[in-house]
Amino acid sequence: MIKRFLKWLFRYWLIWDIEPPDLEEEDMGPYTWKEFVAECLGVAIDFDNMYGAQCVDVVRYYWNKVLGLTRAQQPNTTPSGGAKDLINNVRSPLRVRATTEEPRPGDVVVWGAVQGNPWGHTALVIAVEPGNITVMDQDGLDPKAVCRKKIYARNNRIAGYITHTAA
Ligand SMILES: [Ca+2]
Repeated sequence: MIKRFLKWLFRYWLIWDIEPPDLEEEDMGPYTWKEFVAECLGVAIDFDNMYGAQCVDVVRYYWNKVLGLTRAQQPNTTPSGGAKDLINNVRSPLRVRATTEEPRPGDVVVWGAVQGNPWGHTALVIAVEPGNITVMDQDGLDPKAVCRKKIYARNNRIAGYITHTAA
């Protein structure tokens, strides 16, 4: 009983500050935004069953389960195979939100390559603060990766945000 209560409390703590995206969720995917966030945090997500729990798995799982997008409707990662190329392959009903605009919860953020990581990085924005974004992400270079909450500075390494045209 106490264990179940603590588990509920922990789940509530994980999602209490999550802001909803500006989307009509009906007629999209099978999960609501909050259901998705609550299910994924603390879990290793390997949605494509390849290369373990990568950053891209979180984003593709979100696009599929919340926005209802098939794999063919989602941007691919050509030519590098890395997350950095998602931004160059966006098609409707997704669109790119420039870094000069304010990101929104539900946006997917894409970072370019850095030294030691030629593939870039991607994550799902769950809260926006002045100067920072809080995201859900996984580190594909970490073999024990689980989906976690992390704060990143909104600096110039961000290549852009991918949002839904309905948002
Ligand atoms: Ca994977």
